[in-house]
Amino acid sequence: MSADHEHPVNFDPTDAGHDPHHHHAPMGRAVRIGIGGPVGSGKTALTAALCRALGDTVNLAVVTNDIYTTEDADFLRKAGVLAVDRIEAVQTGCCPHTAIRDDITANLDAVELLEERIPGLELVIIESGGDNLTAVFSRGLVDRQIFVVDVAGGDKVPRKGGPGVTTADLLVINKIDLAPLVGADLDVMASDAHRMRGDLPVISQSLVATPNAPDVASWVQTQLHDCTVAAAPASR
Ligand SMILES: Nc1nc2c(ncn2[C@@H]2O[C@H](COP(=O)(O)OP(=O)(O)OP(=O)(O)O)[C@@H](O)[C@H]2O)c(=O)[nH]1
Ligand SMILES: [Mg+2]
Repeated sequence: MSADHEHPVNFDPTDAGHDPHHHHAPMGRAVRIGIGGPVGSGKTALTAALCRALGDTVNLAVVTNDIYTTEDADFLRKAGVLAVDRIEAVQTGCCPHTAIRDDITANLDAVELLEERIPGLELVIIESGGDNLTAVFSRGLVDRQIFVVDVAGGDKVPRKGGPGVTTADLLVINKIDLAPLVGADLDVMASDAHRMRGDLPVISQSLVATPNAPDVASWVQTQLHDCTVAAAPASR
């Protein structure tokens, strides 16, 4: 884990004109990135991948949402990708989208708990329970959201749209290693996704082929930088 809490994300000591004090998360808090998507699309696997990819350089923590269990949090704890005190589980007890969109109190409490526990926290990844194509996060809860669909759901999924596919800040088409097995056409999925999303980005990946999700990790780094710069004072 980064011990360098003095210098948040993307601090480059070789950058002579750089002022680290300009790099604070919005209102001094950690940047929050939500990961949503249908059941089993690979949200927890992506969360684990991001912890492996970024955990050494970014001071990060995770909140999971499950309906009745703490299965996703338990998986992450067992996977050893993050210290256990950096993982908080919210049991939603209802449709997962309610806890990330309509009544976000339990998630906000979990985020605040982590911020109090971990000094200099830079990033909180919030994994929604698996839901449907309409499960999007409240902008009151997250700064950016990633929507994960998978190839096994069929190449029609991006074309079907829904707010997750069309409005998420990043769409991830996961499990591309399975495309030949399920007869999914990756070119169709990518072009449908781009057509539905305009200029918003799309990343196709396989966590089997690239277990540390390098493309998504690099997108997250860029968002951390943009969020902290946007929150910094305009001039000094
Ligand atoms: N073949 C393949 N399997 C994957 C990939 N990514 C994830 N999986 C597997 O897909 C299954 C579901 O992944 P999870 O990460 O648990 O999915 P999830 O979206 O968190 O599921 P819920 O939280 O239950 O909605 C697991 O067995 C993963 O190992 C991938 O890129 N390729
Ligand atoms: Mg999960």
